[in-house]
Amino acid sequence: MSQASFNGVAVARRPALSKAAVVHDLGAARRRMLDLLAPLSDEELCAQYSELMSPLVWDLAHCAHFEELWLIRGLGGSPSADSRLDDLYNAFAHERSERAALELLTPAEARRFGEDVRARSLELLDQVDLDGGDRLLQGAFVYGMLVQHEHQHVETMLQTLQLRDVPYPLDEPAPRAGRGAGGEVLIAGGAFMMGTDDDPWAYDNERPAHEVELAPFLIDRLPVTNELFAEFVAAGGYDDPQFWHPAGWAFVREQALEHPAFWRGEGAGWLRRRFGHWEPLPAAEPVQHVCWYEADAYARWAGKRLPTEAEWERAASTAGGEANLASARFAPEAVGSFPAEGPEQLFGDVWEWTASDFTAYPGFEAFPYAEYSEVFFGSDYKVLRGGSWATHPAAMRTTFRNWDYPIRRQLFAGFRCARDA
Ligand code: AVJ
Ligand code: FE
Repeated sequence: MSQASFNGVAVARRPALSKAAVVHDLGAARRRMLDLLAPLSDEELCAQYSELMSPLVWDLAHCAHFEELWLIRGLGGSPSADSRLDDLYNAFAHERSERAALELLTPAEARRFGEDVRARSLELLDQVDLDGGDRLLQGAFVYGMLVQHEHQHVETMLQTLQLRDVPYPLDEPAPRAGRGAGGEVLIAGGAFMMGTDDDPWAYDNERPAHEVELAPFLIDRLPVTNELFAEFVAAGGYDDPQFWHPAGWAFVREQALEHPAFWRGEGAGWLRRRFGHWEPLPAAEPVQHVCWYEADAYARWAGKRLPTEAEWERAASTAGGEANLASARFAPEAVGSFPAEGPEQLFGDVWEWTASDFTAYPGFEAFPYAEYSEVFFGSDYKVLRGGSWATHPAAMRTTFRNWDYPIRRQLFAGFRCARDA
């Protein structure tokens, strides 16, 4: 696995963590977060850039506080002195849009809090028994949870930075060259095991493994590109209710949407804003910053549909190879950049919207806390799969489930189409 440039990492089943690996992975996650924030002023770290997102300094201190909750208090250690933090950094206590108005830790205080918690959690790590009976510690689960949580908040921070109209300094490693033959892949029907019982990194919502019966289906070899999505726009896709879910049609009318977020017409073509930089829209890149309703409408326009999450996981269960995760380019790679036998680029590049609501698997049990998954189950949220260029490989696997409201466009999310065979 190439860790030097994360671009092009293999998505493989991860083993349980050793203590040495815990120290390494926690350190790498914190470094990734601090490196991302390094170019920003204190004012930028404290600003509210979007009502959808927290000030960046909140995510920073929240991650430290989450570590105190799980790697210190959760393992028998004592709380830090400042009890105000339990309220400030509880994601359910205050709306994201209200967090900038709270008396948050300053950036310097948040960094120091993070260092202090980390020093204490590593001391405790020395003493714990990863092979004892404690379910939190079994397979180093709680440490894997912390590593993932921190990387997930880095992706959240990247969404915040993308929403600003301020240039973020980008270094620009060369894109990979795409080949990009499209078409569809036939996936045989039958029973398959969805979810997992034994992946030590899996969240509660990925469990338990259970048999799902699928009819044969066709899935696109590649995610839908900017070029293809622009054809839908040019064909009047945003003006024709026949393609839209009724709630989606109401949403695009009310918001007067005419194209994906961060696009702007320029002559006959399009520009897109990426981290504050306007650039020509790359035709062969997977489209991103579309909501579920836009993905759903495109699929109907194309005479197809979105895959269910079971179909997506079935298609991904035989996929391997490299993926564009935690990319230094801050962009998806062109389709065809990772040639494979079956469907390509299921992992990395863009999260893929599925047709499915975020619901519990049969036999679900909340662990270790109901507020990670359980409180979000129901028909309000749609499932996304596969991770994006902003997702770290530590927080990606075949069974990983992400979710958001069907109107949300700030995610690094696109989609691919499917249809019945
Ligand atoms: C899984 C991305 C929907 O950000 O709300 C972070 C991840 N949970 N801290 C979110 C999460 C708690 C979660 N998503
Ligand atoms: Fe969190």
